[in-house]
Amino acid sequence: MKIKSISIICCLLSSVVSAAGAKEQAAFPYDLPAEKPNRLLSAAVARNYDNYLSPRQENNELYSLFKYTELKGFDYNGGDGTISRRDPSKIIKENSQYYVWYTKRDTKQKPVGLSNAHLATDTVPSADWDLAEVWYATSKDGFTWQEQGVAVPRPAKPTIGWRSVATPDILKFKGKFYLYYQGFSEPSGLTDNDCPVIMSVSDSPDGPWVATNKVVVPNGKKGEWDQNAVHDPHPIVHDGKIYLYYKSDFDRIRGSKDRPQAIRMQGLAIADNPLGPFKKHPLNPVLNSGHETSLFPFKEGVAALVIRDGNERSTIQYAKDWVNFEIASVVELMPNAAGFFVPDAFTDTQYGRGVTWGISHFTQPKGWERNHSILTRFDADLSLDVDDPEMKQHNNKYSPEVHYSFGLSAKQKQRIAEQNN
Ligand code: AAL
Repeated sequence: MKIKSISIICCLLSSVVSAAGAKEQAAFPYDLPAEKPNRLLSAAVARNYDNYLSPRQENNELYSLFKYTELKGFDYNGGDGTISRRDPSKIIKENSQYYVWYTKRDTKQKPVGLSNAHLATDTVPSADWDLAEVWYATSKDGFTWQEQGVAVPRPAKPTIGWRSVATPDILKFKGKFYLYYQGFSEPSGLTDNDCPVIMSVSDSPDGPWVATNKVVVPNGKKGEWDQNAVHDPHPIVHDGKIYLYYKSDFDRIRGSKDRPQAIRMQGLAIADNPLGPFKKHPLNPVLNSGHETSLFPFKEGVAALVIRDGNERSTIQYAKDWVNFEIASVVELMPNAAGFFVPDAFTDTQYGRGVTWGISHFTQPKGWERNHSILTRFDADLSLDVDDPEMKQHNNKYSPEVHYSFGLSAKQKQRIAEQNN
């Protein structure tokens, strides 16, 4: 008790001292100091020097706008919901062309939805990624793509993935190519969105791909955060090993009042060999937020786009040691399920150069009634080799239509009306 009161007094005293010190020091200068100045600073200004690559966001190599361009070459049946392309892999360049792999669903009707999974049949999908296969496309310029066909079809029942193979990512290691993807053995939504990671291997990005039909990154044990799912596998070569980042969904009780939505965090599993065994990092989860997280080697470490979910969504984070991430920038209009062209993803680089473009997806571009997803191109400047001031702007303006499209629900309007009375 005594010690506690002494420390409270000390604390109070030190804040009095620092406030007094601050009173005496000159005002903060008009020219923003390039380095952290030797003076008393508020927590926010101190953080602006400690946490970011530059105190000015224009000079922060891990800050960027994202600019979107429609892709040419993909047909979606008029957007009626029967064809979907989503969750693109990283993009690689081989044989003088770019390659991307993605989830493709081509079904007679649009999905019935996760909550109606009991209505799914052998031909009727539950989720957008149900009854899907891994397809691939190539391009010379990154804007116009030629769909080449299926890379990994669904195996016969009851082999893992018989129901759906989805959300692929690519690894090139010692001259061979490896596709990691989610293998579903039931319609998503029936119990949850559960699946482990499985894999196919090939000597060429054009295939043929040989499925190992084995779980390569297993779900955690019962009671562990990743007990139900290992989603969005994302392999990068570092230190001669395969660093595979992944997402899991947890702490959800469907239909409950306080935990209806899953918490989503990202883990890391490391292997010497693409076939495993993958050892999960003891500090997992290593990112406390994100969904379809996308990573790339950056300087000595790795950078991550933390997208959509969690307290730290809409940030780009950096881990110099590949494990302990810190927020490096706060961004907007992030690409969902971004698959960057990452030239040094597999070179075991000591100093990653960053990225400038990729392919991501838009889900439900025509609303729930025609539920499907489309691929899109995005550009950014998260590269040490590019200096594009247009990408470093801020204060983006969004039209009133965009804002009103996120308007109040009928239930909220009712609540407000009741409050007014
Ligand atoms: C995506 C990804 C995984 C999920 C599903 C399909 O957003 O996180 O791939 O399983 O949704």
